[in-house]
Amino acid sequence: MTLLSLQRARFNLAAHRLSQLPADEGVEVAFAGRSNAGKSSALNALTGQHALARTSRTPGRTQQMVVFVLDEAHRLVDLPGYGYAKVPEHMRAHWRKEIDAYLNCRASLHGVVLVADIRHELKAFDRQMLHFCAASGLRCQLLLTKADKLSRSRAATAVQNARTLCSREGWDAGVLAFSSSAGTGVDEARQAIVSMLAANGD
Ligand SMILES: Nc1nc2c(ncn2[C@@H]2O[C@H](COP(=O)(O)OP(=O)(O)OP(=O)(O)O)[C@@H](O)[C@H]2O)c(=O)[nH]1
Ligand SMILES: [Mg+2]
Repeated sequence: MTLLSLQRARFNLAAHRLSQLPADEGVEVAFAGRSNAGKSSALNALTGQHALARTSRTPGRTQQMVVFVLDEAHRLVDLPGYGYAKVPEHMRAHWRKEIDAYLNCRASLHGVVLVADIRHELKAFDRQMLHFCAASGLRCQLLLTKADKLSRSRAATAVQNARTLCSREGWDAGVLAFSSSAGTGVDEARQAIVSMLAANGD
């Protein structure tokens, strides 16, 4: 377990529905967040592999559950972004249902990395996810990404505001300023994710 390293991630499969995911064994950490928040970019920064997860300027890029394996018992999953209006409604409804079922039923899911743009207030989806994780005993690490777009002091204020919100609501989530392009928070986020993967893992 001490050898677990995100840098060893390799692409496994892309699923359109839950039934296509790998057997529900071992330990999984999922990357969730609103469309275009920077989930796939965060995955690439954390794994140190620039082309591992597909990123795009166009919201709605990831339209599958993309599975990356670290070893036979540990996986990372890139979830489709939530809520992009230009994705057709039937697709959005499909993903609402699949992500909901995934979060509720996936026994190997041990933690969620919630990715949100540091420049904006946490939106309803983000708050629901934080609440859901707290209510269901899932560990949650909030990455406030695109920190390179703010001054250090404004980034620090955003982190503090999110921490205050979490403690007020009783959400036990870690909060970090993050930047995929500048590398901010990458080492700390790696440690947090490895620790989620290690929990009850073996
Ligand atoms: N400046 C800056 N841009 C970023 C950062 N992370 C992501 N981006 C940009 O934000 C856009 C969206 O990034 P993605 O990683 O594709 O976002 P996503 O959350 O996976 O999006 P969907 O797959 O559509 O849900 C791209 O243009 C990225 O280059 C960051 O840390 N800093
Ligand atoms: Mg994506």
